[in-house]
Amino acid sequence: MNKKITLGALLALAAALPATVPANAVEKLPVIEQELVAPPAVPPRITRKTPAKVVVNLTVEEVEREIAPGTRYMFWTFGGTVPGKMIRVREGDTVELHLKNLNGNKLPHNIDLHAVTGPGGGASQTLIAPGNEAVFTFKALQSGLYVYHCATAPVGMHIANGMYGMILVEPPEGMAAVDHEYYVMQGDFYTEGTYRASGLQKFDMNKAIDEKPTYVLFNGADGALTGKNALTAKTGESVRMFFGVGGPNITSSFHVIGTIFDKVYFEGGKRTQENVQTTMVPAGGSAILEFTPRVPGNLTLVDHSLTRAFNKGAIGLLSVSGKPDPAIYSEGIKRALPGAAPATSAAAAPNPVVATTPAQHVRGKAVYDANCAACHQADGKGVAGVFPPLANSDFFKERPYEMAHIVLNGRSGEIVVNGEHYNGVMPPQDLSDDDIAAVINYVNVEMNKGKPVIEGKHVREMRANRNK
Ligand code: HEC
Ligand SMILES: [Cu+2]
Repeated sequence: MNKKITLGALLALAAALPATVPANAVEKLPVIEQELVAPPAVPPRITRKTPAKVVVNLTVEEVEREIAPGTRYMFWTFGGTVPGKMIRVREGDTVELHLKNLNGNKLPHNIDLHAVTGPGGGASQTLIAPGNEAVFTFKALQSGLYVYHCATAPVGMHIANGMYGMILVEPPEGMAAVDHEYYVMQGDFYTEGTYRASGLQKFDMNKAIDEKPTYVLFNGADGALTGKNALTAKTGESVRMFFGVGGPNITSSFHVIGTIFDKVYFEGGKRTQENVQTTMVPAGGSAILEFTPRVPGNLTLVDHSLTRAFNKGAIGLLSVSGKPDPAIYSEGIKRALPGAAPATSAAAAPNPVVATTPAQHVRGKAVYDANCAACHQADGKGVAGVFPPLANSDFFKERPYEMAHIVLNGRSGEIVVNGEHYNGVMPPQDLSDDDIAAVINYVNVEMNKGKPVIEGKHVREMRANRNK
């Protein structure tokens, strides 16, 4: 017998079977508002086992702030931070993205998420002028760590000004719990002035086109992850880092000095590689890194294209506390080779009694401020784990006279100052003999409560001897 099926009955049937009718399924999903936190923090791990509709409220904010100490820059951001606030959803979730372009902004913006399946990744749906909001819905079909960015012309400029972030799509089974999760993105910045030139710096389109960045930075500022902003962990704690490159141009050879990554979800995908030293992350790409620090000290995040780290700012720190383990990492022993001249000390220096004048002292300060303060800081306290202190430096005080060698010839490699390990590069300083003597005396007197220890003629001897 045939029963007549009405349209109304069909619709009722469809409503009763939400799994087969996507439009209705969306209605039935539990609605969750995405919690947005400032980097390097990450939204909490997802523990639910079923899909949801996740509502994300991102605001585009054009904000002027420091790109380096004393240097300002007009950043364009997602959520007020560089990188933009991280979004965290689960595979199968429906994301309802609200993008607001604030009234006070000057330019149109939009968002293209690499986690979207469909042309433009949401760019056309979200292109809006200041004073507007766009809403765009997509389904997160495939798990992974994906970059999002502004795709408004000139796209390279919007990205170079900080318009990128990441969306993590967790696999259906979720991710293992770890002790710390951190969110770090590298980006290249192009300013009219040189690295660390002071004042408000303008974007330089020609440098961007030539791919010659003035700054290569983690999390949008020189010092975003050093000093009091360093990441932290204790020995034996597991760390997961969500690392991405916003670009617009520069691929990162991402490395953490002093650790081996136990696991790398390379290219932000599903597969892992184990025991990795350096992972390459392209512009617009990502990787998830997992490792466990075993001994205390500072681990240094760098782009292993190292002049970017030492000359363009691509440096960060993970400060590890805990008990030393000499079986894994010993303090080491250093001794002179048989027959080598014993290390000279201040007392054994050729001329420990040195005459200086007030004019030389003034000169010493001027040389210091112009040549040393950029790295060792104006107060000589250095930057933890990166630039050793010159003020109250046990290394300096032990042999102040010898320090002229370092200024003259530069220094690189492992060095321990006040119990802290450093492994950096100090380039030779292009200074006259008298200026080197003046700055050494200045540092010894003003920063180490010592006496003048050296004259220009001693530096002259050092210079003459250095190629012998
Ligand atoms: C480009 C950054 C930079 C500049 C500029 C610089 N240094 Fe250094 N300096 C370093 C680094 C990095 C080290 C540690 C090198 C290592 O790890 O072997 C260092 C080490 C030293 C040390 C030995 C360690 C200590 O803390 O006592 C002295 C002394 C020193 N520098 C003096 C100076 C003086 C004086 C000037 C200026 C004339 C100067 N430096 C300019 C980066 C710099
Ligand atoms: Cu934009």
